[in-house]
Amino acid sequence: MARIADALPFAFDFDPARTALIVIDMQRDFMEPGGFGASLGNNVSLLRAIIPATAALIAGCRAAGVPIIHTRECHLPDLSDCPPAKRLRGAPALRIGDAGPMGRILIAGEPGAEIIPEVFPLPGETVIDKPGKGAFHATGLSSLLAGLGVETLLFAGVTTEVCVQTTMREANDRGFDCLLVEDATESYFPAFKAATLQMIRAQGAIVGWTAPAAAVVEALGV
Ligand code: C5J
Repeated sequence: MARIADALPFAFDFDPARTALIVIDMQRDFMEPGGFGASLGNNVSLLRAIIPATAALIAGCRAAGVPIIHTRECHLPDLSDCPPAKRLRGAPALRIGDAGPMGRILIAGEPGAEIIPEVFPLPGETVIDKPGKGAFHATGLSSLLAGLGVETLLFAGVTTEVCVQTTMREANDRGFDCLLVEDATESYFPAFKAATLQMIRAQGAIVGWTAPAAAVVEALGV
């Protein structure tokens, strides 16, 4: 067993052999100009601050043999998996499926949908394309985790209060112990990130725990 004594709201005990890291949507479409995040009017440069901690977390998990599952929010080229309610909401500069500087916005196979080079998956690591905000919706994630015998999930990625929090809540309801890595997740809205961390660990870890990447890597003993 491993322990992160300083995790919040209290110490987090986990078995690394029954743990996986889920890295949510570290894609060019969210992290670079000209993609989905920018089309919604966000300052995407804010997200880049987490790249070093996320890369260190991934390296630590690789060294410890903790499986890493990367996700990408994207849709089929014919948009058959994109509900009109998602595509037509609001007044973005470019909608899902429109042509932008990194290819069609949020479409599988386009350059913008790819994971940024700094945290790119190694050959053999699982990459899950997901049409929703939560990674359990309309994907094989549940059966993948069951096959791996995973009981505990570590979370990193973007954005904290949208796809990361949605997936963490889905996982919590499915019986996983969940920990969000504080400096390996980011939002376009710093106040939303802070509020999400508080919501997760409030009421006796009602959704889960939080801790910095260095504490996770130290607990893994690598
Ligand atoms: C959003 C995500 N923010 N990956 N997606 O639309 O959080």
